[in-house]
Amino acid sequence: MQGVILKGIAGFYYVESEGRVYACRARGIFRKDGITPLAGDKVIFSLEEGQVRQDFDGTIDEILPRLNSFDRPPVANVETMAIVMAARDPIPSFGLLDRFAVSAEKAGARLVICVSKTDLAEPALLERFRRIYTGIYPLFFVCGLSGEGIDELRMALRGSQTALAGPSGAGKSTIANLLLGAEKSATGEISAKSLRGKNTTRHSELFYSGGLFIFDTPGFTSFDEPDMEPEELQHMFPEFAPYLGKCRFSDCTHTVEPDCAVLAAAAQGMIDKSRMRSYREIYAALKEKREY
Ligand SMILES: Nc1nc2c(ncn2[C@@H]2O[C@H](COP(=O)(O)OP(=O)(O)OP(=O)(O)O)[C@@H](O)[C@H]2O)c(=O)[nH]1
Ligand SMILES: [Mg+2]
Ligand SMILES: [Zn+2]
Repeated sequence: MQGVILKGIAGFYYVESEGRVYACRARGIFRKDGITPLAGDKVIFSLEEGQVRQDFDGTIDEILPRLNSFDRPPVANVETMAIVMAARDPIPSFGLLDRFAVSAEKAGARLVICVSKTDLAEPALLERFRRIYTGIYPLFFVCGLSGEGIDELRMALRGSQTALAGPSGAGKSTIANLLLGAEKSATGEISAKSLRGKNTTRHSELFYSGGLFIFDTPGFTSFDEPDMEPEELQHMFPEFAPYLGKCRFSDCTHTVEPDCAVLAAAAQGMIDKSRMRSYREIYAALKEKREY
């Protein structure tokens, strides 16, 4: 039979097929090959029949080719990556957002940015999000309390398998529930002391409802540089595209070179400073990684 993994918990995979969910084990061969089945994986599985101790329904025999996959958050077949950043509590990190955007670009996912908790936001901060990302990625502003902005987001995500990803406490589960119109995923609190989330969501889970395919995922607070060559990074910043190939040196790194078209565009305000800073930081980290 063919199905989709909705979630994996403690060695069990919950596979949906024709409206039913089957608890499955994975064949040992996956572990041997270093492959972990992920939420979102399309799989071939077989039902166990005539078992003496029947604590599971079936066995996953094969994982069908993936569109893409992520370690963090652990999900496969992501058509749209929706990065959720709270405007406050926890305070947003543009560096983290950009690192994560690069990894989504690398995976070939469509990207949208969802700024949550607009009720707590300083107007200047919302303006900053607009200034940096308008024209690069679709931006949505949502409030989990009033539901403001949810309809627009739902329209944009309909029909596209979407992962909600971002820091713990940013409001991913709250948004997932509002999008799906039901309390499908447990939400947590913000620690009064650290103003961070408490890692309420512990595993990725795929939910279906009304033409939506939404992964709720565990929050993360740090993010390693995605695996790529430093030279590839320039292509992960969509706003660089008009300037690439126009620098004096064909192997320009866009960090220090004279007559660099990207740096010139940045100096004229065509590329945002904060994005340029992220580019430099990620570039330096990738370079360092290669040298070791
Ligand atoms: N003020 C305000 N609080 C919100 C909003 N959205 C969510 N919250 C609160 O923020 C807290 C964390 O929300 P969650 O939805 O659990 O956050 P999460 O991103 O799923 O967190 P993890 O599962 O830990 O990764 C909860 O107490 C929510 O009620 C919002 O728009 N405004
Ligand atoms: Mg959550
Ligand atoms: Zn350059």
